[in-house]
Amino acid sequence: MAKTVFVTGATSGIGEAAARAFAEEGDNIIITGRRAVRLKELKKQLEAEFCVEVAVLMFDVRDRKQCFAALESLPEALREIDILVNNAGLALGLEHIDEGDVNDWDTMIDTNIKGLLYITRCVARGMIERGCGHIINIGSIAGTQCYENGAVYSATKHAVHALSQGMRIDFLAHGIKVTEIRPGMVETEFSQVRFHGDRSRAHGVYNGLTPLTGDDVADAILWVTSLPEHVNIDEIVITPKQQANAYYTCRK
Ligand code: NDP
Ligand code: 8X3
Repeated sequence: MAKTVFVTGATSGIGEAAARAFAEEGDNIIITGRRAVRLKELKKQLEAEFCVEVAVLMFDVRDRKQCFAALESLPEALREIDILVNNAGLALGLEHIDEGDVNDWDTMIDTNIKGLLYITRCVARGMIERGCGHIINIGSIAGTQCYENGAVYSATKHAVHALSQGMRIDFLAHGIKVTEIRPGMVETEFSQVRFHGDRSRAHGVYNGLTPLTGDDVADAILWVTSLPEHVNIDEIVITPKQQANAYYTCRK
């Protein structure tokens, strides 16, 4: 039976790939993000290609009122959300703490932690009423390993790691599954965003190795949702073959 899947940050990268992967399975999708043109285009593509229902919610996850209003505006047919993919997030900057931009810190903290919490609170309530559901949080290898110049981003992903464990416990009695997926390097718009649009610096991050793609992570997302009802995958760490962890890569 077709499920209803809510994907935050579906305008590019992992979120877009996840939305596409679920649509290919015949599921109905709610796609979200701030870039209206991309959301409309993706809706058009997915509906035409896979004959599924796609709803667009354009909002900023940092804005609590926008989050709650967006959820309220969902059409009746898509209100029963089976799967939530908490994917929207970003890194901004790469500096030591004494040199970091405080606006970048606010944006990362508000998006990666508070935004994820607002959406989860809204969506989980319906899941609790129905006694089922699956929440997938996109963390990062930086969620357990902090690297130089990445302290604040890493702290936000450590928070996602803690929140995933907390959700697993809080939702245990409600029949809701919780999975945290912690990718290593994935070539998306992530590094372009981190370096404020500097494409060549962004591209350099992946020099000499084959990074993951959004589709690779989407495959993992799809897999955890395909298992029997009694099985919960708590965590997945997924890295390129040439990346052992946050500190070691083998570049050719
Ligand atoms: P992209 O930059 O390609 O995608 C990020 C998505 O998040 C976009 O759709 C963007 O939409 C959305 N987003 C960002 N800020 C907001 C906001 N304030 N409100 C609503 N949506 C927002 O990067 P990735 O696909 O790589 O990133 C997805 C997730 O994966 C992030 O949480 C990231 O931390 C995590 N991750 C990425 C890794 C990588 O190497 N790429 C590795 C490990 C984890 P829009 O701009 O339209 O609002
Ligand atoms: C993204 C992975 O190591 O580039 O979360 O910060 S890393």
